[in-house]
Amino acid sequence: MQLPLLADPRVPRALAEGAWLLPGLALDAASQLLVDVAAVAARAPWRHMHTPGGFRMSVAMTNCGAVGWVTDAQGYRYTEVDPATEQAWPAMPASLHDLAVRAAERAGFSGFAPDACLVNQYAVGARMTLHQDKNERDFSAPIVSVSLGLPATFLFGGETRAERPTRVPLEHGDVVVWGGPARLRFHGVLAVADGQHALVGAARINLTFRRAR
Ligand code: MD3
Ligand code: FE
Repeated sequence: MQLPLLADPRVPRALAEGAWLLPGLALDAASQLLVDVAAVAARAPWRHMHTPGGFRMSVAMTNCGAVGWVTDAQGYRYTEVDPATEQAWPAMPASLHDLAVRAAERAGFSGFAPDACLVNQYAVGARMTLHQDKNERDFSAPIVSVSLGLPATFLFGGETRAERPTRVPLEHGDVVVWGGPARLRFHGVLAVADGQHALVGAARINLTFRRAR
């Protein structure tokens, strides 16, 4: 007897040329990733940064790796030192690094060597407006993103701000690799809806791995 054809949750799905959704790839590692993120945040505390225009971001952020992404009145950039602690950013934990490298490999980007992981924490209602990631030196490297905790609706735009974004639901454990022609597409995240996640509570955490330098 034939089973009904259900969507296999672990089959890679191309979102666009160069953009691959790897559903559930982070599920097995999730509890270790969260322990390691907590250790990073113990040394480089969550903070709400300000845009160069003076707006407070609703997303709380920290970083690990050789460099970390920051924004303040001086602009958007990567730094070797956490301005909040005046110490180096915590090293990138192996659990994070290894998952990012494995995901990039699956999407066809062998040899990905992330030197930065920006960690975004979305409380209920937090969002990220449409933007491009272009503070990195070499756009030939992809960005790998890992979603943990509450689900969110990701906005995947075009090469100009004017193009209407498509909506991509992202769940706990999903990994997306953004490379090639997708690397400079506009993107954002709708306000996170209220809920409770068994491991994360009332929040979404997103890890974005970059080759910044
Ligand atoms: C598509 N973070 O930190 S990750 C960011 O869910 C950021 O926290 C979002 O955008 C989040 O900059 C989205 C997915 C992502 C990251 C980089 C991209 C998608 C991308 C670069 C190009 C195209
Ligand atoms: Fe981004």
